Amino acid sequence: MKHLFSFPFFFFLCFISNADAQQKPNVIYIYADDLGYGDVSCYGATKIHTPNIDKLAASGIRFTNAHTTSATCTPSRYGLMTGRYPWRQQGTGVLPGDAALIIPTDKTTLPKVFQQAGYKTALVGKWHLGLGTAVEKNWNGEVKPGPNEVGFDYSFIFPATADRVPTVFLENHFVVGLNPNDPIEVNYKTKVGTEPTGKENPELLKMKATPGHGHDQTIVNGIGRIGYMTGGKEARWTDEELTFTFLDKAKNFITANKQQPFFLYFGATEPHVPRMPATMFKGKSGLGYRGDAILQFDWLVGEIMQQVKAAGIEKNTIIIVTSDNGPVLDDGYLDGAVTELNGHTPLGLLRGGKYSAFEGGTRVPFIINWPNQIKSAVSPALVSQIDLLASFASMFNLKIPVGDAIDSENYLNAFLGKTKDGRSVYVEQGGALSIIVGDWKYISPAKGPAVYKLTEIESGNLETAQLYNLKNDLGEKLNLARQYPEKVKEMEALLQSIRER
Ligand code: NG6
Ligand code: CA
Repeated sequence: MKHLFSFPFFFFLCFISNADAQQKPNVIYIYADDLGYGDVSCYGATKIHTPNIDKLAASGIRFTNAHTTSATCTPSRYGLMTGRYPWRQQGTGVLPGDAALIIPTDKTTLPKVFQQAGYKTALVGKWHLGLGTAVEKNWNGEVKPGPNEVGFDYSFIFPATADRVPTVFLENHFVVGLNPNDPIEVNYKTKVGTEPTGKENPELLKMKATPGHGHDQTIVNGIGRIGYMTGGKEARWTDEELTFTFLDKAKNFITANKQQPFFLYFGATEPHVPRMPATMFKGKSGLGYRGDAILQFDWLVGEIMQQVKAAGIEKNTIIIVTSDNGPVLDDGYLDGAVTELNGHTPLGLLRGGKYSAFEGGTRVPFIINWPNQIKSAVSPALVSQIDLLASFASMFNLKIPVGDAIDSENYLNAFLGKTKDGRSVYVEQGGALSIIVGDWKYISPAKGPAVYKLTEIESGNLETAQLYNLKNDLGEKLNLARQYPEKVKEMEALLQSIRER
């Protein structure tokens, strides 16, 4: 009997399937924490230089109207991961370090889309979406569910923010470097153990906390944190080394997976508080530790670019650089962010900042680079991180089960620069909810202070409707609500209908 496939034909088939596998691009998503629209030089910063991010922007697409879902971290990350507006779900506000996992384990997530497409997936860095099934958990045993249960094959994280306990890393389900004779206990209500707190022993601090913010609990590495912890002394991180540690894990993952498609989500800590950059960056920016942290972030981006290049995969690797919410100066520590600002403008021309309903809360730098497919451009398309899920699903021809990722829409062509048209309707979450329709932005009436006292950020709160034309008035200075009552009604009704979806 003759063989079904001739020998050369068999090789041809192998070649096709190999080429096919290689065609899928690697994707590296680098998520800064609190990096503002005006914080990098390719978005107009002149007092600070970010050559690596600029390089990615120059040969990729720099989006001028790209958004997070929300003006703080947890909800933005929730939106990115689930493709669902976070305000639909209770409990998606900024989480304490001992919170339970808020991402459902049985629904489509961004990393699961990649897994279904045959990718290896990893999360390295900041998580801040909770761990385990309850607040009470044993940090000394297996801590789950977490990133591994919602789509990441590998994870190396810190649980919440750098200013919250426990100040330890978890690799997959376990705290790294834990000495079993020194177990960890964490509490956000009452003090545990006998270690000094910022409140009781301020003389022990190497960086003072701004009174009133709450970073005066357990002291770790000379910095007062939010929350109390005891034990785990050998496992605790050194803030100055955080980025080196994450970078090392990311580099290893890139190299180990260079022969197959991978998705790497890198949650950087810069320039979130406490800003305690590595010695090599301290004082480098001339803008205090916040500026130094931005330089450190840019360096990190450059290191990842180099690693990708060294692995020989730079042509077919998509690198996305963006931020989880807008900028803030004083977010709890006296670190020079305010006093050494020296004319730097983290917001660019926007109003508001982190926590705000104004554009400064959610409009962020967003750069996408893919040498194989993307041509250099600046895109005004309205795009959102929430749409990455549906857009990558479309790239892989995957169907999203009905009821999952209901707010994620496919804008792959906008992300890849094939069109400059993005969303026509988008909902943003500061304190208040806003809706953007074309050039118009409506901010729904909200109670609360006009300026947040601790951070001195304009909240966007007003007890009556606000309407801005972003095309003529990006800085949201001129409230046109009274002049266009019909538009206000129309946009309010549309917002309402999206809320009820
Ligand atoms: C706030 C903290 C702030 C920061 C933020 C979370 C106070 C007064 N301020 O509640 O310091 O930790 O939460 O930032 O507690 S985020 O980028 O993770 O959303
Ligand atoms: Ca943040």
